[in-house]
Amino acid sequence: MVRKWLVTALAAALVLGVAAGCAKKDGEEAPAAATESAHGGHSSGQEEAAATGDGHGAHEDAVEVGEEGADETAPAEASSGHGGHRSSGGGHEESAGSAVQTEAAWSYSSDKPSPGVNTVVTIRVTDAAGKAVEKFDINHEKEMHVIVVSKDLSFFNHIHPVYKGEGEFEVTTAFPAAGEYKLIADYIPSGGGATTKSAWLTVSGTPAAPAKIEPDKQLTRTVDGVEVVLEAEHWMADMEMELNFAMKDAATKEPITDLQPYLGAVGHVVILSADAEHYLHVHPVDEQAKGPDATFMTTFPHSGVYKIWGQFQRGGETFVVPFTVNVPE
Ligand SMILES: [Cu+2]
Repeated sequence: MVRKWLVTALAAALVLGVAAGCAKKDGEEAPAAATESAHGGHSSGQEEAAATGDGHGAHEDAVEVGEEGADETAPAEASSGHGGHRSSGGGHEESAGSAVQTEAAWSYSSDKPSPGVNTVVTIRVTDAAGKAVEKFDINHEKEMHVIVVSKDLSFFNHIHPVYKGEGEFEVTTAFPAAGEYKLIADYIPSGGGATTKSAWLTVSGTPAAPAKIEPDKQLTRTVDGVEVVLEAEHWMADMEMELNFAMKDAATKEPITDLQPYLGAVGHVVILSADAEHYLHVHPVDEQAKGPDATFMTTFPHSGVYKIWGQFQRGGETFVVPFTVNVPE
């Protein structure tokens, strides 16, 4: 526990450091983040699944999303130094110690949006007393990050709501197909800690049969001409580990060495448990890396199946590499 707190503090410090240091914006549209065309149904999001890509760092805190609506706040403490490899396990006790506890209220331009139709998503952040939270720290170049996944995790999108003031964020997005989606907001109220709040939304229509979330037999995948091998230090739950994305050119087999910063770091990795309840954020080991290795630290809170999305940028385009893994008992 003590160690976890210490590591958390270091991570928080790093986050602050990164926030201060990486205010660059390249503002170009990222390519579709809809992944796994093999899964059919949800992969039509070419236009909308474009994560509004400005480089994205990955020093975000791994946070466990507990029961619905139960979200997490990691303590924000300043401390100098390096090694923000915060453990993500057992997130629930981590909300203690944060100066600012917040709530997020989600609303939509349509309560039952139709597939493919733009929907305005509003997230209103208030404090414990219900008062609007006014100030947010920039984290990985943004005041808020939102991850959108379909319930079967076949659809993934990473978007950035705009802060409108008075605690209100807004983003317009579309959901590719009928069914349930989980939206996960990630932000740091100034003076508080990294916070995760989530909501489910149902998109109207008859949902297609959900894609099966099955562990990949081989942790190798080729996306946009890049052959990516996912390597894990180990697959044990509740124990911090390194996760490496090793990349080479799929055609020439030459190592990739021209990764560009994505939101301020070598890449951004999101991990969700198969039931979408546990949301892990992940920290790069060397955020300046350009390939062929992009290495991250994380902790799987318990055994089970998880889906991992790595987001990277090359030649001005981002690409998303999904893997499904099993963390054994
Ligand atoms: Cu983001």
